[in-house]
Amino acid sequence: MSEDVSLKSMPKIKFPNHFLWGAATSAEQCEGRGQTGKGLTKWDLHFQSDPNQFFEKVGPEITSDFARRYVQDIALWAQIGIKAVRLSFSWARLFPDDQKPSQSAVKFYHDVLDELAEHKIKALMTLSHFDLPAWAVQVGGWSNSKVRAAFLNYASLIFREYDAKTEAFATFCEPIVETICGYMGQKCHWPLAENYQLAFNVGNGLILLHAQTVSLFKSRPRHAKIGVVLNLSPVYPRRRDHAGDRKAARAYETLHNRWMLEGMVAGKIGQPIRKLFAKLGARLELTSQNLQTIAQVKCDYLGVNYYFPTRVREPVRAKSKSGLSTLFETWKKPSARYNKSRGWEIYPRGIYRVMMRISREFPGLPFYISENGMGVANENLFRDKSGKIADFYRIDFLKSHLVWIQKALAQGAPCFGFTLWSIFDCWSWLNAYKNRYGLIEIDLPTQTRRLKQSAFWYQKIIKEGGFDV
Ligand code: BGP
Repeated sequence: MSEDVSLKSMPKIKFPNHFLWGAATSAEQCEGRGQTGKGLTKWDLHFQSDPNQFFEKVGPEITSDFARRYVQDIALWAQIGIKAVRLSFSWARLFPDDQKPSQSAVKFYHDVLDELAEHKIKALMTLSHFDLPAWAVQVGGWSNSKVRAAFLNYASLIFREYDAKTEAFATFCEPIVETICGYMGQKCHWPLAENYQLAFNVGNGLILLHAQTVSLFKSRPRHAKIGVVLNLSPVYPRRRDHAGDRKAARAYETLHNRWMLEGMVAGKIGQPIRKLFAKLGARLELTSQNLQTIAQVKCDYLGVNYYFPTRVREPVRAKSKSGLSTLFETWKKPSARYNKSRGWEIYPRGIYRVMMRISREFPGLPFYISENGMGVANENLFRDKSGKIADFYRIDFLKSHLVWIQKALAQGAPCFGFTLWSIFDCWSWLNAYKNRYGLIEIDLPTQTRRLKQSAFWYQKIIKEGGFDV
């Protein structure tokens, strides 16, 4: 029986009563500079140095202007009925010059959290979502122990100020993305480097700092939970019976999934990732004391971001300029479905694979789907007669993933919620406002908000705790 047939024959999809329905965004992608005197981030640096790399030359200056419009925004979110929102703090806002905290910024996040509480929306707060302050990235980012010490100082302030108002903290969002995109030749995150030793140090620096931050948090009386948000993608070799493709798939899996999963959840830097970097000429520079700190990490929960599966094959050329491209090549399966705006494969079953994997590898570890969604260009083309964006493609996308989430739940996966990406249209790394992900449309010139069809659909699901397929 094909996947489609089995899904069609399913009855009403029901979720547990306590399931946390929510949505997400991040500081750099929605706040804008605001009025609290924010310091520069790596995105400001990037934009100042080459605005042409950003879609329609739109940088991070204003974005969705949440810093000034949060009261109305949160009221609108409450109207949809979300029970939780996943946001992030901005380090560059709370410490504009890295010396002392900005009191107006401290107050700003208190106000945001109070406003959420007023509407009974739980706050799931990330400490760092791709927005390292500019000064920190200029001295080697997460590989530099001074940056890590300053981050712990920033984390202490957050825990002291906001623990009582937060449901769950996440140390980082998608740490592997910052590492690979910034330091392994992908050239989409500043400093656009290709330096494997630095990449290994940055990734391991993040793992160490995550462990230190979790332990700092747990050393004090606390209300919230703490964990991390990882992007996980099931990896498929192009040909299952081809040793070269399988080897390439293992290398991809080790680098993209296993490194951070093992490092941040299991507390180790395993042999496969050490060997992979050794092939790239990089060695482990952590001390045995660092490794002990990492080994002690204990997350209360895990956030899982899932957007697409990854298909991998043996590299066609064994030798190339980039060491990394000799280990694997990704490829696009011609018969698969794609989101043409973003180029990502649409494979709802992948979310189930990831959920079952986490349940198997980390039995009893609660997790939630912290991001999943669909970014579409030119949504203006989909307006209905009333002018509302009738984003049925997004509803279909979300529905098909929720069906597989429910299937994993029915098989015992300890998944406690879903915060779709994103609550409203927000700025994206390099793509700026090209692809819109929101349940709420933002008209940029006027900054007016309007609910899309998907917002009404989500409102109904939350109310009814499920939907018909
Ligand atoms: C995730 C990031 C988000 C968001 C999302 C969509 O990796 O955590 O910040 O941007 O991807 O991706 P994009 O904005 O690149 O289309």
